[in-house]
Amino acid sequence: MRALSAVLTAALVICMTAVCAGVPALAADASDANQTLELPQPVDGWQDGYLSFLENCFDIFSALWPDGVSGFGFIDLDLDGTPELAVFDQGTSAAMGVHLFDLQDDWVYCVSSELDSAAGAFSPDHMTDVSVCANFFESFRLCRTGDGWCFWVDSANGTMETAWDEIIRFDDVDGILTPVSVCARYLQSDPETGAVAQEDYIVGGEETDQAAFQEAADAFLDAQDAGYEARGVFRWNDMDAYDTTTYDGFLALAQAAVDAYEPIVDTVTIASLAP
Ligand SMILES: [Ca+2]
Repeated sequence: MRALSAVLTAALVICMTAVCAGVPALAADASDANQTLELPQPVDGWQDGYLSFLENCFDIFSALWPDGVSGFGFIDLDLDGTPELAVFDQGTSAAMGVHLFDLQDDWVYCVSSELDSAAGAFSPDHMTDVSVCANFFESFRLCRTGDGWCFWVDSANGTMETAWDEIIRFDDVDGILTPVSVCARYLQSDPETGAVAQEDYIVGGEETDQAAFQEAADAFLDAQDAGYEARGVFRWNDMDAYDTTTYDGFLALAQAAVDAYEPIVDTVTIASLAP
């Protein structure tokens, strides 16, 4: 552990001092309109900001994920016009862990991770305790709910004995992507019979019953989906080019994800959704 800590500390110092110079601050206002979605222009140079971060932090990623990461994608989850970086790990059960990074004032912050040690490996200033498991970039859905536009994801995972899923909404708090747990359920079952032995439901951080869970979930499950298909690139799209255990393969996957990004305004016919 000491060796790993030394690597992480050294890499973090390099990363903190060299990350993404020359990127201006994020635009301040995200959309709050309920009827239409108007997004600010993206921060100039966001692509180089994230790529510089990944270049400088390759050693950290290698220490956290020695077998490489599975995918990179860019999605404007907090609707401030500039995409966030979603990193998919290799997963250990039914789904992959997704680790989210946001760019603010020339810095890249990890705001959500399935891996506890990520909080110490990256700048912890904006780390939250909400983590995401998913298998597709398109798992992140842009919808209009009663509260307005937002991205959300049904984060789920499980084993033979347990299964859980959590609906997570993505907010913008002081310019930083902030995932919020809307509701969650945990099921424990008999691995031989499959019979559910225990069910637990959480809404807004408080334990509750199935009806309250379903009501909270329905607000998102019934929301109007804008039809935006978030894009990214997985390692298995080209196993030779995207060997993410190597510096070149790691950055090639990141560049491919930058190239794959499509802004929301270019792909969603917002006007057609307005009543
Ligand atoms: Ca954003």
